[in-house]
Amino acid sequence: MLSPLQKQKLTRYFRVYDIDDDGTLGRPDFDRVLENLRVLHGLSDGAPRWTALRQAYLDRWEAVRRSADVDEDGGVDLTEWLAYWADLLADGARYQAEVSSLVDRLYALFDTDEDGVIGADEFCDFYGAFGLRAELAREVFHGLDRDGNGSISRSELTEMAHQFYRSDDPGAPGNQLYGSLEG
Ligand SMILES: [Ca+2]
Ligand SMILES: [Ca+2]
Ligand SMILES: [Ca+2]
Repeated sequence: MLSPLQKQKLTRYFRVYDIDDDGTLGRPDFDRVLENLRVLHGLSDGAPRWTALRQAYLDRWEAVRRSADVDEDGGVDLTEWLAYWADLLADGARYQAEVSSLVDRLYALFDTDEDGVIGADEFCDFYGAFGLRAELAREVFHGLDRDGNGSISRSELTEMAHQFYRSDDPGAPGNQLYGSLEG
C-alpha cells in the first residue's frame, strides 16, 4: 500500500517521465529523453559510448514495461505505474536493488566530468534532459546537497532516493528529487 505522500511523489515521477504529456509512458517518451541526453553528452549518433548508454536506458524501460504494463497495450499508465511501485516497494530485496541501480544510472548519465560527484551544473543537465526548468533544478539541488559543499555525493544521492521512495515525512528533502510536489 502506498501512503498518500508516496502516491503524490510517484505521480510526480510519472509526470516527469511522460515527456509528451499523453498520460502514458511509452517508447516515444524514452526516445525523447534519449535524444536530449545524446545532445547533452555531445555524442554523435553512432558513437560506441552512446550506443551503450542508449541500450542500457532502453533495457531499463523494457524491464519496467514488462512488469508494469499489465494490460499489455505497450504503454504504462498512471494506475499501472502506481501498482508497479506498490509491489516493488513492498519487496525489500527488489527495493534495495532499485535504489542502487537508480543511483548508478544517475551517475552514469550525469556525472559527465566523472569526478565521482554530481555538481550543480550536472544536476541542471539532468533536469534539462527531462524538460524541467534550470531554476527549479538549482532550488532542488540545494535541498539535496545536505552538507552544502556544492556537490551531491553517492551517499547523499542514496539517502535522497530512500527518502523519495519511502519517507512519509512531508519535510524530507528527498521528496523533491523529481521537482517540487506542488509544481
Ligand atoms: Ca507519454
Ligand atoms: Ca498499459
Ligand atoms: Ca561530476
